[in-house]
Amino acid sequence: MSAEVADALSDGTAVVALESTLLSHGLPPGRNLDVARRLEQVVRDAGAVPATIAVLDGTALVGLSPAQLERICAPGADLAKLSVRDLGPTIARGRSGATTVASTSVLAHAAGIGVFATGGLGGVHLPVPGSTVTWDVSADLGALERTPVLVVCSGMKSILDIAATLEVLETNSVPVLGYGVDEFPAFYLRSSGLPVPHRVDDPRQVAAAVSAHRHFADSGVLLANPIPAEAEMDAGLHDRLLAEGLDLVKARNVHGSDVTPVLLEHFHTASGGVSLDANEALVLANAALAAQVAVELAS
Ligand code: PSU
Ligand code: MN
Repeated sequence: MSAEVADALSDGTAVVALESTLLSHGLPPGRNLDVARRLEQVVRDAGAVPATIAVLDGTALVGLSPAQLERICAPGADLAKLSVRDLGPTIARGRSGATTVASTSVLAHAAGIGVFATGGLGGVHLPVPGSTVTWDVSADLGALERTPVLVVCSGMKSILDIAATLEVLETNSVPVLGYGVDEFPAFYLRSSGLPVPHRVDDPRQVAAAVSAHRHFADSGVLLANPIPAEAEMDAGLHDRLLAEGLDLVKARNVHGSDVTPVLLEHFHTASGGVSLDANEALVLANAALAAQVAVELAS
């Protein structure tokens, strides 16, 4: 833990965990460092301490120095994408990598942090053509089932089966809260058209729901915060990019953990940066909201 994060945790100051995969695998170099710094700043502006999480040279770090943040965002950093199962081997071998929602949640909880902001949650992937089921179900969902952390995100990307993902969250007994909305968001779009089970309208209500849940369950809680209206992508552009991206994944025979980064990269290049602006706006809004909730929980 960085000294700043350790001090904050010991004196009861609000702390917000931030993940590193969205920086290293979700945003292009240059832009990612700017977003990384601004994420930390919006958390500070709301009165909380940011703890960006990654593994560097065999050490799991909770709270990065400016130089460490630059390292994970550097062009050519070529970091591995680490889910929970990768943490042990990566640490043991002295290697480095960026952490996903699953592994960031687990490390945040191990450090004593209960609130975590990200962009999009992993979920249930669509079956490959010719198949009716998929075994590509993000470990993010299992981590949420087992790890008592509040994850603030803008839903999952429409590259996933959103309805199936919500079913898995229900099976895993993970509370799903919609922030100021009755419909579950779809990352670049404010609504997936699917209902959210519970609507909350301010950070106090979120904190109260999390505290009440903690009395009897140790699962995570998902807070779905839709992308700010002014940053929402045009639905037609979104649908076109998604169809193209899925064709690309098929044509290039992309599988497993590479699917999300390849699709994101297609969105970013083919939209001329529109999707990047959207991604940045939503993740900043989620960090600000997470900080407000963390402050409520700390009081
Ligand atoms: N959603 C995004 N950008 C990302 C990811 C999700 O908009 O970079 C990353 C997160 O780190 C998430 C991971 O935890 O992808 C899920 O990957 P997989 O489906 O391979 O579990
Ligand atoms: Mn996967």
